[in-house]
Amino acid sequence: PFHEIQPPPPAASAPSSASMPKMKPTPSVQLPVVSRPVFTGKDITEPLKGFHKAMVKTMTAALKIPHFGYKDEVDLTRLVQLRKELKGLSEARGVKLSYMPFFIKLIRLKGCLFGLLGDVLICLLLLHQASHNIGLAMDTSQGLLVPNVKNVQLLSVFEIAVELNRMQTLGATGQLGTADLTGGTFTLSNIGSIGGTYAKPVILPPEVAIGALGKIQVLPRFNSRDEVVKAHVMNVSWSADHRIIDGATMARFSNLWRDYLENPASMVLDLK
Ligand code: CAO
Repeated sequence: PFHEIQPPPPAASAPSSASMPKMKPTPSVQLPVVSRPVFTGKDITEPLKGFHKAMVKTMTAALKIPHFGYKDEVDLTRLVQLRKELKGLSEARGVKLSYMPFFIKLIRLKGCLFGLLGDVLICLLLLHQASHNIGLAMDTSQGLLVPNVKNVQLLSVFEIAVELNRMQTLGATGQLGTADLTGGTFTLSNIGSIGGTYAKPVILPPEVAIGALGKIQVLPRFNSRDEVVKAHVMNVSWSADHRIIDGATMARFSNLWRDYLENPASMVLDLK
């Protein structure tokens, strides 16, 4: 079937046909009639359960924290080379070595000087925890979970990699338990392993700071001789509880962490 569309009648104010040049009549246009699809979908209400329900509670509490944001760029060119050298060695011992163990160890190396790592805020009490348990946001089969590597102050980069491998295996099979998921004192979120450059990470209460790591990208940068070189660049986005950590403290901490990552050989001097 077709609808016939007639040309519109001449406008009332149009000049008389006598004064107009002769025009061809507009042909009538025929458009096909399309049957409208019938939508049968229904809205569904689903109660939140388990980890997802916990996330609603935690993140609602988190937004009561006055977040201070600070972002910087880190040149990881030397670390990329170092990891390349150590990756095979680590794999020979049966352990996958990503960048995270370096990021975690270096956070511990200097973060403790600034009250960023062990401090947790409970009501108006600031608890300085002796153990530095660094949490990692993990994209698991059960959704976002944040297990933590316990007592990073006692572990080598390799031992942190072992822990990370263990937690990733558990996370992939939905087996991370309370022991791994509680007691964190600082969190790192490597969203860059999925993509993106900058983030606005949300502090996991009662912790007082969190860092989000962007994708390591190969970009042109100037070296010390003003030459353009190929650099492996990562952006870091910190959020800190401004009731406890001020901007200058966060900037000084971030500078030190960045310096170690940009000159990874220097960490050999300080690693315990
Ligand atoms: N940029 C570029 N490459 C990266 C990268 C980054 N930021 N981070 C990791 N990679 C690389 C690794 O080096 C590894 O490469 P190789 O295959 O060459 O070794 C590869 O990506 C896979 O790494 P991985 O993801 O298995 O391991 P990881 O230790 O780097 O990260 C973990 C572990 C658990 C942090 C990560 O898997 C993950 O879940 N990330 C998502 C975190 C998240 O969801 N954050 C948001 C929280 S708020 O909603």
